[in-house]
Amino acid sequence: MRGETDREPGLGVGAVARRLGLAAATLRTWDRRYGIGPSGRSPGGHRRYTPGDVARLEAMQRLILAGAPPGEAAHVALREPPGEPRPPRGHGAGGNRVPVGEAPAGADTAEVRGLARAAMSLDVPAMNDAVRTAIARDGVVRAWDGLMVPVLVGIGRKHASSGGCVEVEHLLSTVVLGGLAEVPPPARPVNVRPVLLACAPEEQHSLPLYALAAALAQGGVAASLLGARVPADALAAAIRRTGPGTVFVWSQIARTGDPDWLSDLPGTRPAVRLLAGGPGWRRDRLPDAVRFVTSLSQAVTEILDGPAAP
Ligand code: B12
Repeated sequence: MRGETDREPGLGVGAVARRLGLAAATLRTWDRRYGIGPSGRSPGGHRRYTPGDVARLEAMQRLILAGAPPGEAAHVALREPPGEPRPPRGHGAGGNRVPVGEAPAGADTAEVRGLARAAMSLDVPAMNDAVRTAIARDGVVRAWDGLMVPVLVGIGRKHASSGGCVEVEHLLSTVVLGGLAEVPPPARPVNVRPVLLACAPEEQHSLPLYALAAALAQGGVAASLLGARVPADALAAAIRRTGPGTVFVWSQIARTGDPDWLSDLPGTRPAVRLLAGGPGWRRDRLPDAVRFVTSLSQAVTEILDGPAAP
């Protein structure tokens, strides 16, 4: 059946969705809501996108990336001949470049751009699809380093330069967090003593902790994720009550990176191993007992293979 429609002239909704990096559901919604859809029909009666239809959709997408609301973008794209439509007045302050941070060598840059585009279009199904597909195919560490980090960094830069994209940052965070939280905990954890993951007090950037918890789960380690903004006395209480083997603390921004309080955390018997990560920490002031780690894979390795391994 699929082979038959693929041979028909024009493109089906799936092919157009892949080409634009959008979900097929989004294209159907645009068709229903804004009347921008396939104008062709195959001999078999299937609705097909002609090259002109695809050009109009690409124009609509460019306008949305430039900041136009979808309804207005569709209106302009339908009115102008396919090509380079002018952005409507009052939009486009941020430019229409899809923001992407530096992807590590070997990363699939088309995939990175696809997720960035989906995020800028607030296209949740396509974002979910990209994140979940990468995790399932590549595992958490590669999906985080090669896909999620470059897009998060790119959106962060865009926000820093334009003051906009807050909604994109929030939605992308929700999708990334959801995808990482779906990684099932290990059925038979290899660690006996708990591993605690916490953000520094007042630190709201918790995504790297979710990435770490998910990567550890894939390595067979069960971790307790205390999440964002953990007060020092709450982390101390958790250490006293659970006797963890390892505690990992994340600081993303300088405001949360004063490490003095780490020295007051209670010890345990056998000793708790303290790891710190994130660009916020004042590394020159980290207590000697705290080991600083610089990447997700290093954090996983330290926890799996370190001296006080699970
Ligand atoms: C998502 C996001 C948010 C979300 C967080 C949601 C959540 N649940 O985590 C929300 C909307 C809450 C948010 C809030 C704020 N944010 Co914010 N945010 C981001 C964004 C886009 C991604 C954060 C992230 O996950 N970074 C982790 C990875 C992706 O980035 P990285 O740390 O640079 O990665 C490097 C290393 O750390 C390492 N690494 C990567 N992953 C891992 C994992 C582990 C385990 C380890 C060990 C290492 C490691 O590898 C990378 C290369 O070296 C960043 C952009 C950015 N560049 O990070 C801004 C960013 C961090 N935010 C920023 C700001 C200013 C804020 C706010 C103050 C905004 C405000 N005015 O309210 C608040 C902070 C409030 C607070 N007290 O914490 C700035 C910080 C600027 C600075 N240098 O201080 C950034 C850099 C954006 C920008 N360019 O302006 N933010």
